Amino acid sequence: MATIDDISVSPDELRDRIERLGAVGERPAGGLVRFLYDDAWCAAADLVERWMRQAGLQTRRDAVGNVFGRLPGTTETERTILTGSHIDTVRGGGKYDGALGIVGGIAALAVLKERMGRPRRSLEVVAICEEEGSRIAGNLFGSRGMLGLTSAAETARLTDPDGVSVVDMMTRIGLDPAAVPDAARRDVDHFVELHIEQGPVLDGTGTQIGVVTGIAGMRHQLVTVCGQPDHAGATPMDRRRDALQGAARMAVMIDELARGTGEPTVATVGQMQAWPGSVNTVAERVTFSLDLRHPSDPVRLELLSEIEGRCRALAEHHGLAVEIVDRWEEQAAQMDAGLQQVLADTADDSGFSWSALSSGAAHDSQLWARHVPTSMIFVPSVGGRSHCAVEYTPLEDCVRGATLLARVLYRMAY
Ligand code: HGY
Ligand code: MN
Ligand code: MN
Repeated sequence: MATIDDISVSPDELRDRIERLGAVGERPAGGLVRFLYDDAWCAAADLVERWMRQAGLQTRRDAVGNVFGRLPGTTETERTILTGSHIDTVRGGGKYDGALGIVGGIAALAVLKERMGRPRRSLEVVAICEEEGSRIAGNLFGSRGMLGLTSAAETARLTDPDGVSVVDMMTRIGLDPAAVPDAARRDVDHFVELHIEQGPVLDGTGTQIGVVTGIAGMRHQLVTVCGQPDHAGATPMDRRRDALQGAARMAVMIDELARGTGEPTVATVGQMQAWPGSVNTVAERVTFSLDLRHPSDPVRLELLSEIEGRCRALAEHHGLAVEIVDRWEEQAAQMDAGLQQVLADTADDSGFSWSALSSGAAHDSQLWARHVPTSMIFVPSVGGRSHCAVEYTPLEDCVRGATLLARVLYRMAY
């Protein structure tokens, strides 16, 4: 009789696919840029669809460009267990974030099909079109599409920073923007995502697998500070209303507040732009981003109002105006307790060391968890580095994660 020991993902193919997908969108200066519906995104979607086909899976693309590979079940053919992750990257991102969940998911379904035959319940792997919010302020566009949470109105409203609308992006690559609601599906029973940890815990403790318990909530805001443009040489310091100095003080205040609050609060000012942007003009206007996260939504909301109050006080003190606009909000999520147990038991039975941990990074699973029982498998990130070109997970950890995924899917679907 077959056991989970018969299910192991091949290292050579996984290595080859991580490297090949990791070359799509690579920039000469290092790091990947694979943004929703751009040329690199199209090439990556074609590549993973080819791999799904080679694995003997039934392939399909939906209305928002999610790519699926299906291993149909023998009895429960109408319902499915879904695995996968996102194909887009941040600017200058690494080759494991999102990608590992796709290539690992294809490898898992391929080994199950080859060694165990057809499952009882249908299994599908998905390359999700968008998660990062790198090109549009519409994070999780692919998962929201599948969950029926996108609309033609949103598609008509969203543009990238160059003013290209999602409608034009979709039309350029042959997708019909009006058909976005058709991506919704009601047949998914479970979502299971393999991902790199992106933080230092597993690598620091020498643990092979993370069983994710929950994901921190986050809010993205744009803060605009307005002052007065003046001549850099002729305007005495005490006559200035310098928007850049005000924004810089706010950024320092935010960092100090997060440090003072202590772990697990994290706050990041990752973008700052000044107008008119001249060396010799006092800045009239500055816009900066805020990314604030905490596993407790009430604590996070309290911190947000504290930050807003302190920004307003700083602005007033320096004779500036400030406007704060919400850009994105994702509530904290809990992973399904039953599935966490399946992951933990399967890791034990496989002889893999594991620990339970909470994710500071956001994921597609965060949204899925509000709709269907969802779980995540983490593998270590060397040095805890991610969202940068040096992001790295050794091959043996990738193989272990994909093998655990395959064994978990076996237990769920056969
Ligand atoms: O921002 C995040 O945590 C995710 O990588 N999109
Ligand atoms: Mn990411
Ligand atoms: Mn990711």
